[in-house]
Parts: sequence; C-alpha cells; structure tokens
Amino acid sequence: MGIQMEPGISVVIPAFNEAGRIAQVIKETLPFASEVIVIDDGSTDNTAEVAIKSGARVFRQRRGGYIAAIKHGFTRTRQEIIVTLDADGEGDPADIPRLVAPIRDNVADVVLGRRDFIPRPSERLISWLTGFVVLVRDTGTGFRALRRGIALVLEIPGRCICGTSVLEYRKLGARVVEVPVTLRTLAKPRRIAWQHGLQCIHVLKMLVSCRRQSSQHKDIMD
Ligand SMILES: Nc1nc2c(ncn2[C@@H]2O[C@H](COP(=O)(O)OP(=O)(O)OP(=O)(O)O)[C@@H](O)[C@H]2O)c(=O)[nH]1
Ligand SMILES: [Mg+2]
Repeated sequence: MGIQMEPGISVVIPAFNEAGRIAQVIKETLPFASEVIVIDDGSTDNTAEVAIKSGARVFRQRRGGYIAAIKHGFTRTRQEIIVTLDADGEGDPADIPRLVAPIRDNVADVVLGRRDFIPRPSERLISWLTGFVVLVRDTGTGFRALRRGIALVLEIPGRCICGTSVLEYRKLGARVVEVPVTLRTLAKPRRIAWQHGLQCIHVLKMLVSCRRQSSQHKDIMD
C-alpha cells in the first residue's frame, strides 16, 4: 500500500494596491502553503512585481473587485484545500494549520476564520440575519479554508461575501465550521463598506429562497 499523502494547500490572496504590505504577508504564508497565488486586481502600484519577487504565483486581472479576484484565484489553484487570505495582513498566516485541520480531519468542507472582534455593525447585522438559517457568527471574514471542489462551483451573489457566501455553502450542503483566528491591528483607516446596504437586500432574498427550499423539502418528506 502506498503512503497516504496529506492534501496540499493553495493560498489565494486577492490584492488591490497592496505593494506596501504584500511582501510580508507572502513571506509569512509560504511556510504553511504548497503554493501562494496572488490575484492582482488591477492595482495601479507595483503589487504584482513585489508579489512575484516574494515567491508567489501572480495573475493579473482588470479591476473586478474582491469576489472576482478570489474566484479567479480558485481557478488557478492546484491543491485540494484552498485558503483565502487578505493581502493587508489583518489575518495571521500562522493560523492556517488550525484553519485547515477540520477539513483534513474530514469534519468540515468549509472553515471560516472567526475574528475575535467583528469591526463593522453592518457585518454584525448581516451575520444576525443569516443566523436564522446558518449558525455562523462571522459571515464576513476573508480568512477561510475550503475544499477545491466547493470553491470551483461557488457563484457568490451579491456585492460582497458577507452573508451570501455562507447561505451558498448551506445551499450546496457543505459542512461549515468556525475556528477563532487572531485579528491583527493595521495602521490603515478602515474602509467604509457602503455596499453593505445593498448586501442586506441580497441576503434577505437568499434567506427567503432558503426558507422556501426547506419548506418544499419538508413537504416532500411529509
Ligand atoms: N478594497 C478592495 N479590495 C480589493 C479589491 N480587489 C481585491 N481586493 C483585496 O481584497 C482584500 C480585502 O480588502 P479590504 O479592503 O482589506 O477589505 P476589508 O478587510 O473588508 O476592509 P478593511 O476593514 O478596510 O481592511 C484585500 O486583500 C484587498 O487588497 C477591490 O477592488 N477593492
Ligand atoms: Mg482588510
């Protein structure tokens, strides 16, 4: 019998104008990954050059935003477990082994890095809304591990990943767990998430369709 190999890890880092921070993030990530993939989302600084020099596989795209960047990254991966990590250094790559452990132990298909403090009230509101169907406290985290097979079929509707992504995992029947992760304080102002107003509407629409689906399912079972 051959030796059973542990599945490898592809880390996908979406990056928009992160030349000042990306080198450190890649350096800290490499020891925990089989490959580090950076999607440069139309940066106007030298994010891509810095990322290449730091040892990442880099792909450039026209500015498409966070969701387009991670979805592009998923298609470039070569390993069975994918981790997404923000390029601004807020997540600590040293948490990657704890994040992938539930997938390796086959108790989860998606693992969300739950931040000890969820910064925006709008994110807390969205997680409260989705809490009616999925028990996840932090639905807006950018630090997650997921099976490649799931990542490649995700649509992620909406303006951002908050709320809608967890509802989609549920729709796909994925086992989702949360693992606490460390949030590092950054010396940059927090972006105002204007898109969360519209995101609430997307989340509400998905919640309604989830409820409809589960009541249809109940009818069939009755
Ligand atoms: N803001 C922004 N970030 C992008 C875009 N495309 C990719 N990114 C990357 O997506 C990640 C998350 O973006 P952030 O601006 O840190 O989002 P956030 O963590 O919700 O916002 P902050 O709380 O301000 O850090 C970072 O790695 C960005 O470099 C884009 O179009 N806009
Ligand atoms: Mg950030």
